[in-house]
Amino acid sequence: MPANPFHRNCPDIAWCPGCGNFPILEAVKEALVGLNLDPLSVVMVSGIGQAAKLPHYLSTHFFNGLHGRALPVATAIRGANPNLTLIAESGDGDMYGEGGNHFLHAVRRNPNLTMIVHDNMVYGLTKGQASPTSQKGFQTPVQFHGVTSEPLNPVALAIALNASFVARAFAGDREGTRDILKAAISHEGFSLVDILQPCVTFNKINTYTWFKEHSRVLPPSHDPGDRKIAFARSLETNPIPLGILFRETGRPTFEENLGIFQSDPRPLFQRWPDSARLRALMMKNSVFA
Ligand SMILES: Cc1ncc(C[n+]2csc(CCOP(=O)(O)OP(=O)(O)O)c2C)c(N)n1
Ligand code: SF4
Ligand SMILES: [Mg+2]
Repeated sequence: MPANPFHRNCPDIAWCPGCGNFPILEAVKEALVGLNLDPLSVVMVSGIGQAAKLPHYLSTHFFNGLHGRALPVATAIRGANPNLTLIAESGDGDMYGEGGNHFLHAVRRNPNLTMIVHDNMVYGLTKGQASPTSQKGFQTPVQFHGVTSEPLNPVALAIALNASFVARAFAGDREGTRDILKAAISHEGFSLVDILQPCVTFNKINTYTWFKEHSRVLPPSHDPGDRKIAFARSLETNPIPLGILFRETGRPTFEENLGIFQSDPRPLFQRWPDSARLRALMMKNSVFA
């Protein structure tokens, strides 16, 4: 078998042995190669955390941004170059906590990118504090009496906001995760893939066994085109439904709505700025005009 062009030799991967990030890394590589993508046409953007290190271990372009800021950076890249395959990926804390506000507005804008969240229900990098998806009662060195806040349900939130593609996967099912990722990356518009990911060091409750016992693949009869049914399914927590909950194609994307690529498909870096127009704009808004 030919080597996967997305594979990068990394002798020093900074994840604990047995971490759910490993199968996610493999599933991402398999999805990208399965879609016949050129590594030079893929950009991964991440924030901060254990999950956010994933792009370091892949052979693609990547941008490691500030905590919680993967989505605005990815949206900006999408607005500047429509020819790239864009993936914003990070952990549950980064994407739903520090980056929660960006999540809401990325869904509304519908940029053509895939948001992958490694959802281990904990802040792994900072040694085990509760994250927005931590379950009630989850005890940590900080929340020593147990979490009292409601956990965020990211798939229900995304469907409520009318995201155009919403799915959930389980890192323990690598092939299932790969297939969902392929569908999400192929989707024209915003796609969320929330991946249930065991953190073997700081989350001793939501383990591989726990996720296996508390999740189930959606039945083949599930119609991802029906938003009401998808929303009802997204509220199910025991078992947690796995698969493509909701998908709607044909929606205008953020970059289409910008209106700058219809008449000229070239990315911005290949165009000359229109200095006369720029000057006129500056003079119009200038106090010296
Ligand atoms: C502005 C800011 N706040 C807090 C931190 C500390 N911090 C770094 S990673 C992290 C949590 C990451 O959790 P998650 O996104 O779930 O990733 P995981 O490590 O679990 O994969 C926090 C709070 C930071 N680096 N910057
Ligand atoms: S702390 Fe948890 S999330 Fe981080 S590498 Fe270890 S097992 Fe994985
Ligand atoms: Mg986490």
